[in-house]
Amino acid sequence: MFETSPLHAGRYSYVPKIPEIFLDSIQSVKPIPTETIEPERDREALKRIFPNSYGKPAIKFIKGEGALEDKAIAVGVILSGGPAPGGHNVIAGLFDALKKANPQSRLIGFKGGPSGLIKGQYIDLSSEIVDQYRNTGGFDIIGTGRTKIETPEQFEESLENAKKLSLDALVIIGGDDSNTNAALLSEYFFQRGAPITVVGVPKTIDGDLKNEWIETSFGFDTATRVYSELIGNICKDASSGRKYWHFVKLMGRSASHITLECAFQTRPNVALISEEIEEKQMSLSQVVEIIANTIAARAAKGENFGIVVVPEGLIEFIPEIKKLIAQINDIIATSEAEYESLSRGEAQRSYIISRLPSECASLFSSLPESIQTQLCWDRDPHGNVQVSRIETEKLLAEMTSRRLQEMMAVGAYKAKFDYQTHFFGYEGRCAFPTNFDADYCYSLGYDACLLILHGLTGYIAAIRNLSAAPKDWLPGGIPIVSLMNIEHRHGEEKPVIKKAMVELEGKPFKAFAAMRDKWALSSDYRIPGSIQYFGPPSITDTPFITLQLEQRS
Ligand code: FBP
Repeated sequence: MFETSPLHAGRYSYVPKIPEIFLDSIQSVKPIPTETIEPERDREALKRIFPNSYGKPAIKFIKGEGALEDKAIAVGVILSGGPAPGGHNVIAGLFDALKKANPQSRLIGFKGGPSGLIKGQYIDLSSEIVDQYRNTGGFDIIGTGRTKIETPEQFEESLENAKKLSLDALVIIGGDDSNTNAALLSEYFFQRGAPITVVGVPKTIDGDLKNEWIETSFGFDTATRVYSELIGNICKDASSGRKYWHFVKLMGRSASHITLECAFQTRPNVALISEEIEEKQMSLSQVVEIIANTIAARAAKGENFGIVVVPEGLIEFIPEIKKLIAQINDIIATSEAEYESLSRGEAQRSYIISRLPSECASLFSSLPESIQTQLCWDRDPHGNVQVSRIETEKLLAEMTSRRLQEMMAVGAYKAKFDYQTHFFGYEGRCAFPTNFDADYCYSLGYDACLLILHGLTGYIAAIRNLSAAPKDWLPGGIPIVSLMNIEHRHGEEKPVIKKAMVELEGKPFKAFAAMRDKWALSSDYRIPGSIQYFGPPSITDTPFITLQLEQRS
């Protein structure tokens, strides 16, 4: 018979820690405007697209007195994009706050992501359902999806379905794209005279939805700890057997925050940060040279093993490969039907090579055949290469092997190079949330409810001071439009939330840069071990290292 694991059962009784102010009655928490956040960049275009949302202030919640109307309301909730640990707790926090304000209020979960709203597929979330998911990983309570609400018909269907359910509010839990959608829906509902408050919640394991108001997106803490545990274990295996180099690719579609955090957690011999490689305009062979030189230097010391960690998005940051990918994207986009009629593999590769300019064609041909094939695979709905499917770890391992053979021929390397490759991504997205993520997510859900009850449409929940104890966290919200830029795509102005990349001038990167040469030669790895949910707070509750470095004065 199916039984929950002891940990699963144990996590049900965990009570998330929340900001002190949330312990008060809902009625006595009020928002106060703190600053007017007006994005100056693209001001005119943003005003045109968001005439009713542009120029609102950020708010923080403080203790107030009485007065909040507490009629029963109906709220819809959507989980959007890739799963991230803690999503269930956002829903639990939202549910509990709604019921605390009025036990008759309803929480409706749209199934399978934004498409659930468009198609009107939903479930009523009861306490029996929510209780089964408290403090657990996954987005399976209602499912998730990557549909973007884009066309006029999709906006109209979303409104119709929201009206059918008499929704007073909608919460969208997602990353940059999903929160852009939340802002557009908020504006659309307002313009259509529908009083439906739309609120966003910052989610993504990639950690790239952040700024001075959103200190981190949820799920990052847990995911990086899962990856770090695995990397730490591999470090121990490598230094025990002393015969393998391990090439580990880590998720993070674009930014390298995950790799940077895992580097602090484990101290690998090589950690590549895409943002630096782009800034220095490094070629693929220069990247390979860094790895090969480290391997040769360690071999000379008798340490013929080690760990290389690389971010998933790396290859798109190597300028020559970025150019190559852009050329392939163009070829595929301009001859879609013809291209799709070709069989995968050899036929598609030859088609691409024959159409690439000569410089790009020779780079393409120099890549291992498997990588050429992967670069030819289907694009995502935005026309981008699906980087999680490109085996960058194998590409680097193979190219390093070739380079070491050249070095051996001239006496610059004298050892046997054996390697293993790994990709850690999906392994971390649905883990039981750490205490930090469980607390943070529950608080974000609670915060989202307060934004709704105060009618703050177009806001994203923002909780600050996260390196302090949860009781001292500072809850509030910021207008989503204040995070936006305009991008010009196919002659159209598209509002987008710009991804936050690793800042090369920031404290975490500088701390990493100061240590990496030492880590390259050392075998004194840091072993973080597995996530601990019970025990002393120094082991269970300390937030991730990059956050601590960022907030250190
Ligand atoms: P979100 O931005 O939606 O949170 O997803 C991030 C991510 O986990 C990336 O790290 C990864 O490239 C991508 O999702 C994989 O997506 P999919 O689940 O569609 O394979």
